[in-house]
Amino acid sequence: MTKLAYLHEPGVLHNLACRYSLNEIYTYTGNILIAVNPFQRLPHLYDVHMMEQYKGATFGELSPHLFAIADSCYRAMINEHGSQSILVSGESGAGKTETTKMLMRYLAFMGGRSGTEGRTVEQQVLESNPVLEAFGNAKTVKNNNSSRFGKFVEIQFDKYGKISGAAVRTYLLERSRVCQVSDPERNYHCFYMLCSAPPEDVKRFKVGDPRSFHYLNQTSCYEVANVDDAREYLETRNAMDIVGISQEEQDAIFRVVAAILHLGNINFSKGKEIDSSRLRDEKSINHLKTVAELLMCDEKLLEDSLCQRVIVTPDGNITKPLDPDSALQSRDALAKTVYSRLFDWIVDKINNSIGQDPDAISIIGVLDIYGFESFKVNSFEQLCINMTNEKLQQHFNQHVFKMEQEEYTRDEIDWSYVEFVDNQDVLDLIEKKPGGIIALLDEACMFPKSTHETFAQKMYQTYKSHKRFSKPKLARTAFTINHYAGDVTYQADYFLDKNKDYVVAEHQALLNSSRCSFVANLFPPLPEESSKQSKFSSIGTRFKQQLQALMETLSTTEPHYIRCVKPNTVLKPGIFENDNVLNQLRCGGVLEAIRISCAGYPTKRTFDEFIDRFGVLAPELVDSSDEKTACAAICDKMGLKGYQIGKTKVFLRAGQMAELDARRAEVLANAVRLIQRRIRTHL
Ligand code: AD9
Ligand code: MG
Repeated sequence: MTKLAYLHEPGVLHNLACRYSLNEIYTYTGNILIAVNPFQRLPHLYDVHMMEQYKGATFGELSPHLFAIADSCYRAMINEHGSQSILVSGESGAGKTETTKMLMRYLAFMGGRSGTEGRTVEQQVLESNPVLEAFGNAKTVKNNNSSRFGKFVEIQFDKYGKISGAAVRTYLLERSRVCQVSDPERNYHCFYMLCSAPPEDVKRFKVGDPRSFHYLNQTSCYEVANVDDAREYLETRNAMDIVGISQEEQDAIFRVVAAILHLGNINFSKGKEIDSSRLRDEKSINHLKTVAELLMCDEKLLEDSLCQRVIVTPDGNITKPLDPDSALQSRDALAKTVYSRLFDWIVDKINNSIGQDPDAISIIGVLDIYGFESFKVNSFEQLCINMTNEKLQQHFNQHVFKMEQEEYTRDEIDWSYVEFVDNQDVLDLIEKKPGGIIALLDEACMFPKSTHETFAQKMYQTYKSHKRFSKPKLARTAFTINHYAGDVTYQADYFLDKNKDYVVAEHQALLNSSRCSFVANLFPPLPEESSKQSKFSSIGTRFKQQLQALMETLSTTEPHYIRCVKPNTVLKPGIFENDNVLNQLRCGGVLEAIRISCAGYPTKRTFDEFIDRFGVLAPELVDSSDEKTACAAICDKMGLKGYQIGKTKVFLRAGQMAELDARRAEVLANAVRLIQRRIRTHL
């Protein structure tokens, strides 16, 4: 990209489109790799032979490839002993997860211990992917295998450059999907896998046709093109073996998955007392029995925990019945809580079993996180996701733009500043404490009388004159944020509920009393203190803190960026939708990055390095003058225009390094020829 003579949006787009039509899916702009999803398997592109080629190759020498990024990352870590990170971003279905997996494969290839057998750390790291995908991925409108959580994988290396440990951190699993799906989407893959398990497992776990379960039959989509759930079940089990989840644990996991399906089939009707409820029919009673069996808990206790609440008053406990609607909500809340605890357990288990290396010399982190989202209706999840993207965009801005310009300033070269959009004001609007949207939301959640309308009113008042905030005309609960990637209008309607993360005390007690230690351990008893304190814990605030921790980790690493692009919305090969791609390039800051790269000095070398490499181009100068003058003289001799000599470094324009390298290769080749001729004449 940076070599294009005329750099503008149509040019960039045309370049990507042409390359895409030739199956050249990777393109560099400076150090950023753009990856356009091929929507077809290109096996030769990722085989071992290809990995061998990229191993140790100079960056930019071979065709652009994600292996080149992984390789330069690995080498930077080895040579400079510094931690690295690769940030993969893009919208849903753009190819982040596939890219991440290939990166991990390459790193395992470089950092693996060849010849070792059995469960190696790198094998466990790779096999954690199918396990996490079984429980955290689902078919959505945008992607048949959409990750419904964010993921940061930290691969640890020892002083020999070998993988010695790893940690997986996950973010914000979408819980609502467990109870609520609509056409043409599916619930999490694991449910369908279990229903297609071998007959003995289907029997053992008391499952059957997915069409018979409410949590699955709200949509008419049961199958995913080219996915065989039966085979996936076996493969997931196999991957679980490798990451160190024992058979008993696996059985317990699938028992919990099955219990959730049966839980969803329990229905309620009006009970005898006013506003009370009871199990609707024989079927519901049977499903309740099955849930109790699978979770190994008391049937009566389970029923009560769904249909009643105990209210603690100074005068003792009062049991209050729930009406059928509330009982249904209680059922769904239980399903969601159990599922999310199960997911967290799996992540923890993977981490414990792979193990952390306390003596690791450095890490390479790979981030695969949801891209910017803007739908017709946007809710709390989108706000969290877009806050993440604002953060990452700021990190990107700071790295690419600020660092660059600061370096120019430090080296005192002439440089008229390229303006870049700073998004600190959006971040303040969302996450500043006090006063940001999340802080206001937490306040609203703690104040018993607040509703989504009072919350919205409070925002309208507070941000009346905020440049990034607006109230759509006639809106009662909607609000618009002007994000770096465009305006998004959010509906505040379910914000309060969605931000509250607490486990109903009755559910907690029920599951903690399970005779199955696996289930009981998912719900360890709460410390006395915290159960008395406010029951509310804020999802938004916790997410914000997790994000802060992630940013701190990232700040200790040297970042590398991969921007994934989704060429079309029909998920088919060979189709390149211009407007759509352009929009993604804008949202990802790619065009901004190209602009600065070309306007600035993408290559810089210290005088020492420069003379080491290019001294041969002007041997007469090297010894005679000081370094700085020698560097300038070499550049002038080679006819370079527009370069700059700073205090410590030579700053080259885009393409000039390649020009110098070509001349150097020429000179060296000539020298070799000369020597050979001399030797021959001597002989
Ligand atoms: V989401 O935000 O998790 O919904 P991702 O992760 O960006 O999304 P994913 O990696 O899952 O997208 O890619 C979507 C689909 O595109 C995959 O299931 C593959 O079928 C296809 N894909 C993506 N990258 C490649 C590739 N390098 N080669 C072949 C690919 N197919
Ligand atoms: Mg994904």
